[in-house]
Amino acid sequence: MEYCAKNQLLDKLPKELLSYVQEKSELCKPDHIYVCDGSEEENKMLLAAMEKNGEIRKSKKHKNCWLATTDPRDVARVESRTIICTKNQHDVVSTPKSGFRPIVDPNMPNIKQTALGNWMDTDEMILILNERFNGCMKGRTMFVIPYMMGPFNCPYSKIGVELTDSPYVVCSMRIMTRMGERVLNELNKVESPNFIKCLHSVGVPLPAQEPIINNWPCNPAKTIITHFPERNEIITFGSGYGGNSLCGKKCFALRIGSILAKKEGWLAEHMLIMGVTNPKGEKKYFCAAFPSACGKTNLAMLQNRDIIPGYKIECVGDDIAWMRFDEEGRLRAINPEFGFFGVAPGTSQSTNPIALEMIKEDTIFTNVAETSNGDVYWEGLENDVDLNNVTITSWKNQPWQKGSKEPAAHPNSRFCTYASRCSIIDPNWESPEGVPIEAIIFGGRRPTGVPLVYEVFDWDHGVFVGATMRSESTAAAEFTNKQIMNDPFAMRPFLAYNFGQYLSHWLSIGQKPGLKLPKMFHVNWFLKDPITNQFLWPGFGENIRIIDWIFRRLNNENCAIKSPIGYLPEKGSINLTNLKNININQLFHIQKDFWLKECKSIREYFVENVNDDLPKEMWTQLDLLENRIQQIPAIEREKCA
Ligand code: OXD
Ligand code: MN
Repeated sequence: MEYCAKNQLLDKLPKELLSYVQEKSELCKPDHIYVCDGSEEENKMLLAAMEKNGEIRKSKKHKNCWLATTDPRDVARVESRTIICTKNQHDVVSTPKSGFRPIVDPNMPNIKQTALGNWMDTDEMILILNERFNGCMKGRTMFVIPYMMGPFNCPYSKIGVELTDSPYVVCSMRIMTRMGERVLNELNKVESPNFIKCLHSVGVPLPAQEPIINNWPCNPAKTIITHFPERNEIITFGSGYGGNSLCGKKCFALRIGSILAKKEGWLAEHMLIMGVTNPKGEKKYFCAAFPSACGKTNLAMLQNRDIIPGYKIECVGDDIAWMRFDEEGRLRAINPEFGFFGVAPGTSQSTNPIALEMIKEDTIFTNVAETSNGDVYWEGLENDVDLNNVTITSWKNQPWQKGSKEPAAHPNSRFCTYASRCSIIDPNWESPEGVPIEAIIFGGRRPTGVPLVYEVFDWDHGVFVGATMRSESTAAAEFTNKQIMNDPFAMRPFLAYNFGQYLSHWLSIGQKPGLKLPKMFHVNWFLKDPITNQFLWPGFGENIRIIDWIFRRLNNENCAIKSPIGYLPEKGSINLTNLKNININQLFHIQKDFWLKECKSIREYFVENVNDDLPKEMWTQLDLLENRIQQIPAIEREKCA
């Protein structure tokens, strides 16, 4: 047998799971079926087998670290081929005013593509998938991965089972989720267990018809990532890239998760969770929604380095938060994941020393470059690696020199490692009741116009600020040029039900009596000087200065002034000790023309994409914002009470 020496866990599958495995194995026709127990021994066996096949290489320097290089056509999430399938289109997407986007694949003529997600009819999609999956695992092993999103013993955790023909997926799921026999035991505790069914194939039966590039099997022409909320099912084909293939992460914890959350009265969000302790020893938890590759991991692991002595950050999670109000009305969050699947480029001693330390062991790297002394390398490490004394091999396996046109590592190259390896993991990160959230921060990459930080007026205004988030595109998905894209709540790629209903859910969840609502903020670390094109704010560790201001606002400190867009820091209220050459006026300037244009494009965006489905509160918020902006010359900055 190619990957498996034993298979006794098959006998332990509850009958619902066994029949799912039987049904899908009849369709996919794998040579073997192997139920993963999640053990160290099994992990070693799979890593060794992949090394033998050339699917991964062992790091020459770091203990239990591995490098994978993908087919260059399979490097990121493919949003245009990510689809939610239901009976009714309107449950998933509104009809855009100017019509649906052009279809990407002529074999799917009835797909409805929009700026806020793609929809297709369930039955039609099943036919397409059956054709793709028929015999797709020939010559391969079907691995059965029982996994849990959220800590064991947490009443809000949820179980999925992924069937996959990729051992890379098995080893990565072992890092990113709690998986294996323990989860089977959980399933066996109840009469008819609930689990999300997930099916994944790289889409290359053996013997392969075409050469397998970089020993990374994938089928880009047929890649498709589908979700069936009405059947609790995820089916993904053709891509091995984590965001498309590790079903627990985006597919389950965000897309299916947000639908379960709507039904059950909670929130599944694309947010980091961090613990912040101030110099007085008071601790509060924040969460923050930034679009993919906009620095969630760096913020979640921020190092204060005595910029403001006494502050301490601890990390609960860097990507996803499942949140609900507890009986005392406090919003509580759990991180459903077990590891970090972080963007490598930009991670360095100066931006995120904690992450650099964390990935020195037990890590799978994908599409990074390598130094001649066996280390990993990517853009951003120029000052940490002695480039005069080592040579670099790029992710494309080419010799690479500083100044080369192409980057050494793919801009969306990743590290995948256990959360427990993080030296500042929060002591409560696995607490079954979750951590109490006092601040929700929204943010994006906005080179102009949007100030460094502001606080929203109230819950509805906060929902509006989340709904109108915009950010420059990044390499996390297939977009190639830098464009400012709407990314509401940083959820655009992960929305799985009608966005108007998503906003109504957020509005209504904050309206119950007796809640201790978190305060909401918007940050923008990415403002640039229009003349020099240099960043106006140093970011990274220096962001503790903004965290400090937010913390003080949570304690109701009188350090904000009212502006047309929200509360801004009062002059002198951001601690800038020892920080030179900061143009604070530029960082907080609210320019009338910019904001009028912003209102106009928000209105166009709403009309085009959500129109009749947009909750009336959002139109009201937009009108209010526009009116306040219109009055800019007249507005005296009042001191906030
Ligand atoms: C991610 C993403 O990988 O958002 O977290 O793309
Ligand atoms: Mn993400």
